[in-house]
Amino acid sequence: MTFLIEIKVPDVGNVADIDVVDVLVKPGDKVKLEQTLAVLETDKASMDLPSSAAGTVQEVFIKSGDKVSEGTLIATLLASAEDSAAKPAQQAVEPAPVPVEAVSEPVIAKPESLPETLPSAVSAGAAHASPSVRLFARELGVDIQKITAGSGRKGRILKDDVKNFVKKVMAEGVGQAGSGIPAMPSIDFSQFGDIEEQKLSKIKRLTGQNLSRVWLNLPMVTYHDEADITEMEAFRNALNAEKSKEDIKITGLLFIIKALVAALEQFPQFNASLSVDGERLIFKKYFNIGIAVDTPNGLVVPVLRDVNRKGVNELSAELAEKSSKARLGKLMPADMQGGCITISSLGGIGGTAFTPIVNAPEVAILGVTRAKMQPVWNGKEFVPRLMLPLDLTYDHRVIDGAEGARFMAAVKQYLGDIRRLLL
Ligand code: CAO
Repeated sequence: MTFLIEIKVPDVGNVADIDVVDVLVKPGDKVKLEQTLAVLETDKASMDLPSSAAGTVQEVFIKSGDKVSEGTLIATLLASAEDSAAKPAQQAVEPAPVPVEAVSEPVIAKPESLPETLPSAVSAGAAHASPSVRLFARELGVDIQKITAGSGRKGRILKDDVKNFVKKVMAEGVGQAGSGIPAMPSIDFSQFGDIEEQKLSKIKRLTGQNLSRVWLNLPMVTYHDEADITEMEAFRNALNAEKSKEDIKITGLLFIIKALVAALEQFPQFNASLSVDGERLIFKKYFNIGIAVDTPNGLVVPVLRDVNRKGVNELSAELAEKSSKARLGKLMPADMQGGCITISSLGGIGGTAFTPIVNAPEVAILGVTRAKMQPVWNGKEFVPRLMLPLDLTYDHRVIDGAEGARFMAAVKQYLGDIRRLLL
């Protein structure tokens, strides 16, 4: 006895029109449980679509280049009774997509960071290459058809061929377009001693591309200051003392989030993005805060939504949930979209100051390092005060120096007297 099983796109967190970048099966293929049927990609993440059953592919309803959304039919499988995970006919099977590596808001791998001479159109035609090499080529914006000779068996195109192609085009681009940025020299470090090579995670690679792009496109200024959080800390400790052991602790970051939103409400130009042509400023009427989270695979930035409408306890639970999902690699693209400004807090680790890079298209980022007791002169004497170092990096095309200083003064004022957040 055989069953017909429909495989559909599962709930992917309100993201519609997801690109199908690869279809890895065709009618007649035998697939195992959890085998990847297709690779989907949004501008934030790439995900494998696993099969929730074993069986033989009867029909495939999507092709590379299609756009799919939740519920789109991917394929039908014919499964026999022996196929252990087979499901009854017509039952919609919705496997959870497996984020290959979810990437943070700033990590948008788009080909525009490469010179225009790099062909950006990607087609999956006749080139002889594996799906992973095709995916790699697409991430770099390389049209695999342009790689004429692969160095693998029977001319198969390998990752190194894609890399060499990009290097060649980049070198030509520098020479032709005169961008003036000389390539880094390639050095054989083994001539100086033992070495070991380790591949960067996808998050690190994409973060690197995006950071370079932001670094080259945005004229950034970082402004440093300190907020007196002595009273805020006393209140925080009192709140935590009321909590039971099972409750989530309130960290200072939550008050920083609230203070930042209050300052955004006061200075709307910080809650804005510059249009790509640099001619218009797009003001946002919502208040979503990105929080940089350090994970074993690299940096990701989950977004807390509508922070202006939420209290510290609610935000605390949400931050705990999102940062734990981030560390487990379980964030969906929707969790990382729509940020207005980002906080990068290294306070749990240490530091006195740093210069965070703006998470464009946002126009500013707030860096936080470790609060420290300091003697502060009050006009009569030195008194011990808990001082929190803050670093505000902003896009100078949008924010003037004086505006940056006023914005920071507002954040400091809210943190110095959190009762002001009620006004
Ligand atoms: N000053 C002093 N102590 C601080 C502090 C600060 N500015 N910030 C946090 N702490 C303390 C907390 O109170 C907590 O103390 P206890 O263990 O005694 O309770 C401890 O440090 C650890 O805090 P935390 O880091 O777990 O919690 P958080 O809410 O402050 O931060 C998160 C959450 C997700 C932002 C953080 O865990 C993280 O990942 N930070 C790294 C972000 C990063 O990598 N940024 C760099 C990006 S590059 O631009």
